[in-house]
Amino acid sequence: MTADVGKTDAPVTGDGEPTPHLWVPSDGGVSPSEAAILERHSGLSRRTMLKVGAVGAAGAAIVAGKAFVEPALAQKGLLSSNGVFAAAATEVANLVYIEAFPTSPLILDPFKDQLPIPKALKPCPPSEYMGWKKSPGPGDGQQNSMGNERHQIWPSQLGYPDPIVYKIDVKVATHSFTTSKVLPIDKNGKPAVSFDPTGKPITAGTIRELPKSTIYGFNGTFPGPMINAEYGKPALVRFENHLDENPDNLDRQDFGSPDWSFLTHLHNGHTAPESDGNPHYTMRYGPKYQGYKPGEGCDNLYLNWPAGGDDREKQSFFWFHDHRMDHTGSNVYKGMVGLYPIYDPKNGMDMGDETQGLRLPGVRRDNSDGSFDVDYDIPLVFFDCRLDDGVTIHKDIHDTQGDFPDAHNPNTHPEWWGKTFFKHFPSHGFVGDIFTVNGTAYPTLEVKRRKYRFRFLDASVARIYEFKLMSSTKGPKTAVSLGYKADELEGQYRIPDGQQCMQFTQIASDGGLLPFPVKRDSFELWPAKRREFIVDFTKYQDGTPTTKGDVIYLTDVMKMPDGRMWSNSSRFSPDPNYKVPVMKIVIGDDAPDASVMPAALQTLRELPPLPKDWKSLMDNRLIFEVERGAAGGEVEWLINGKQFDPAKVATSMKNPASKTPLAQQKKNSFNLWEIRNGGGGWVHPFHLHMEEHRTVMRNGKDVTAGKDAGHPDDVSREDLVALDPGEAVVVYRGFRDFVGPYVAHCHNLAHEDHAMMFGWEITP
Ligand SMILES: [Cu+2]
Repeated sequence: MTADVGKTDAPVTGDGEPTPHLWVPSDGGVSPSEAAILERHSGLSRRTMLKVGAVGAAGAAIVAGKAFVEPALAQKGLLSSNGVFAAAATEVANLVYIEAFPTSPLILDPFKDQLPIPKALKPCPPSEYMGWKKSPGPGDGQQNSMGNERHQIWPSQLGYPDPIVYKIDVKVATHSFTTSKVLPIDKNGKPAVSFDPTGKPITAGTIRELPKSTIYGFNGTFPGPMINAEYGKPALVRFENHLDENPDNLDRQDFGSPDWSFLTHLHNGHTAPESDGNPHYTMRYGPKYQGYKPGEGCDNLYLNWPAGGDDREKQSFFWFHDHRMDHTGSNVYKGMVGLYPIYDPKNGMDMGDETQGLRLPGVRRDNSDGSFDVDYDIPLVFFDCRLDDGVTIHKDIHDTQGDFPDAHNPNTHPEWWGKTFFKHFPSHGFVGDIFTVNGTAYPTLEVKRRKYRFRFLDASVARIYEFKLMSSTKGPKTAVSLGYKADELEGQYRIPDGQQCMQFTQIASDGGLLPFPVKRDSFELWPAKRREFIVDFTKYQDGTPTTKGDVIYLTDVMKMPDGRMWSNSSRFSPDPNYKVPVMKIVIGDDAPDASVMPAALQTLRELPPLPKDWKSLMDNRLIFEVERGAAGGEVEWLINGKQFDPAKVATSMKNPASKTPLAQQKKNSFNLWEIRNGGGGWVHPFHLHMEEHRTVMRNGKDVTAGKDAGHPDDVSREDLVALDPGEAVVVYRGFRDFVGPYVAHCHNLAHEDHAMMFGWEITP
């Protein structure tokens, strides 16, 4: 891919319009107020301000308020031990932040919209990318628009071909979660007033259409594109920031990175730091900023090469999402989510062709542009949202920081009625009350009578799900009609007579195919986690055959009223009445099926080796404790007592060898890391970038034999530690192939954005 860079003029698209060109700042479409925002955010980072903040910056009033309020609450016994304001103290706590969330309007006609099934993104033909002003390539300055980075490993160094090139523009666009009409309701389920786009009230009881929500999306869609990748065929994705362009003058509301910067992380590819999209890298190299600003961009090179070149490290399902420091949650919630299933063509093992290799469900169709689609192999992206009711006040600590001056917060926003509502800094965390799959609320999927492969992904800010496959004779009822109120309205619908009717056969987790399949009645899906399953739609779990027209509901049975943790799940005090149908599955016609259900103990993918003497590494392990704690201002989440400092490598807590090592590992080394949940009342989906790990200890017990019924996939490779309250998990992991800065962080994005992250690095 050597560059013929002779052409510097913009190429012309089919309809004669010049394409806005890579890495040339756009000069169109920026309003004066938008320009002011860009100006305001050109310098000091918000967290820098916050450090100053205790004495003088904009957040001082709130910080002082909190300092004043907390002791008073503690005195009255209203501040619980984990720092959460008790309900009785809500009014006082409101001085710091308001915990009120809107109740979304009720979707009246659920399960009518079809589940959108993404198609593979088309690659850019060489004729196109060779015309780019800066073409992709291995040379100095060819990795980003600043011209100051190069790719650490170019595919040719691995004996791989040049990458397939994709182009993804980060754009302002709109998204509709449903075509159904809606009834505005309040937290008691009673019909409520709604508002038109000018903020004019509309009488309670009026049935409405939902306005479209503004998104920041990869190529302007939610979810964004899906790249079907293959091991051995690297992909280079040019991400380019067009968020300054807003030709339709869409209201940007009060979330999404206020400077419109983005930073894309392929979760959890084996990727060099410059292509990894993490702020520990970007604040020190490349942009030297939290993200890439409008007009800027980068070529993220995904080698599609397993760690150490070891086939046992191959994975199967990535996703890419925003990772802009301090605003990851708001950018992801605003739409920056894309999919990246990765297939393994070696010996036809897992190449999307059910006639070969492991014979997992999938019928592959190769497209003329070099991409391919796989039928019966369907990604399912779960995302919960909340829509503005026009009467809930928008107020949190971000409002004191000038992030969204046009919103004039604290304020209500009747003009945003029906559009996505976000809260940056909720004490209890953020969860939505409308559940969506692939961007559509309560969709329907018509399936053939055969086996399917489903790739589950939780792209929610904080919500954890637990799914079951259920049948229901009477079908879904609104939670309102069943007398539920407030938090119990989350999910909007219930199937009171729902009964489990099918099992899942788990074949993969974050780290790809499992060492052996696992039959499950239900499974938990934590933020950012991937879980893959085969479901056989020809028969029920009792062996009776299905018939055309039968209906099955994919049902969430984990009640999670706020972002702290669940109140009820199968593992902890199950609530038999909490059965929220998320997707309707309708059995259709028979269809040929050459796939084979893996046998009970069949090896899908062998685990990478764990040294016999791994316990000898215990004394010198690195230890990181995640906890709630106030460092002032919005910094609410700490690791080893410190907030994230993007310029620094973190330090381990004192380990049994009485050392406090820096979070640095030599290239090609392996080690044990411990992640501890220091708090009692919270759960944390803790994500480590770079290599997949294997859980070896949970709460002091050796779990390498995989005997923990609550965590049956501890035997697999993962990139996210699901930490129950008070849990401590030790993982074994490698640090191979690349050098440079990476991060580890909580994937409850409200926690991540409020400093629950640390920098670590691989040294030569
Ligand atoms: Cu967390």
